[in-house]
Amino acid sequence: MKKLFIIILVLIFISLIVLFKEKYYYLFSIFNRESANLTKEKSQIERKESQEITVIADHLDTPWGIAFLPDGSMLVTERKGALLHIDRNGDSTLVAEIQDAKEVGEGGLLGIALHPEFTSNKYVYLYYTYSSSVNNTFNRVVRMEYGDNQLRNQKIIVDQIPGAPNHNGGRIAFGPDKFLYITTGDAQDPSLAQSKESLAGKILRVTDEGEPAPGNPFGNRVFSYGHRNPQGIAWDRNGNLWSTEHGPSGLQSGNDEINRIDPGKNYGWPIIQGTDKRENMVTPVATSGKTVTWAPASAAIVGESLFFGGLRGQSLYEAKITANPISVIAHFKGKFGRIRDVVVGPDGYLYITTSNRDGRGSPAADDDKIIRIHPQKL
Ligand SMILES: [Ca+2]
Repeated sequence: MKKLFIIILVLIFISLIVLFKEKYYYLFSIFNRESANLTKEKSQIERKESQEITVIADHLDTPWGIAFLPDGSMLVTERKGALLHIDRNGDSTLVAEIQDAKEVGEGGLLGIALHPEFTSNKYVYLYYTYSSSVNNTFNRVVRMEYGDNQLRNQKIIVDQIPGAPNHNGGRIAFGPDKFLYITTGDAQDPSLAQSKESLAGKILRVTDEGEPAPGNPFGNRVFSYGHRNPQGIAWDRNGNLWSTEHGPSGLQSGNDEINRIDPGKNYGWPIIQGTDKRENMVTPVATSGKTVTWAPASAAIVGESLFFGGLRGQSLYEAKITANPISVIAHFKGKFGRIRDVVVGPDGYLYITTSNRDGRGSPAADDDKIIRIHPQKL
């Protein structure tokens, strides 16, 4: 009898709570909403306070590529041919001047990559423009050894990549498969991009000695073709390769591209542009459209975002690559001027280089710069 009484009491108590909550639900919800708003405001304030944009180095001349050393300091190429070491305090020293590198138009000392086993072999890879004895313009990839803050023992591993004042490609990076990927431009001869024999207008994939990587689609160094002037490559967490590419310049500006790169595929230049479709050719997963120019010069992936620097677009662009369709937003538009490289540092921050001294910008007295940005605070 006593037990039953207690059970009834408990039931009454529960029903009262339910009734009260329904009746005064709006009170609960207002309270919840207010607390949510407070949290939101608080997080916005925190966001603002901890937004970190730090100038790491300044007074540089067209820094093109960044490679982080194991100790967190960096090697930086300047297009005129200088390789700089910049420590974590921003102090810079000259490591080497690449005598053969020729700064012409968009060419010069461009991309840089460290060997995946750099810690043991000290191999640094560089991509640069040079002149042959008959004064033609070419590009090459060399391997050198870094030690005592110097570079030694240059070995040419890919030579005679067609070059020109414009469209030299120049980004290099080791993929998750430990092979070296190299972006090359069409050297202002669009037909070369469609030839599977030419090294121009391609993404190449080679061993660390510069030989065609085993399993390449055509048995040579070519990984993908039909490119105009790709300058950004990066892999997402699933191992997919993404690339950014400069679309047509001059009067027909715009139509810059983001592509998902698969081996052996034809990316269409100069036959298709923008969102054109044709059998056996790949249409970009995103373009800037006909009327907008990004001039994308790099690529770095953090989580589900592909970041790239925009030269003419003067922005740090962020493409949400898991969205369909892929949306692209511009950060810092005009704030830093022309933006070239974007690299993810060992600390998870983004490091960007400005390119205001490349002949097409309006440099501030302390340009060019390397700037560190927190990717979550954008
Ligand atoms: Ca294309």
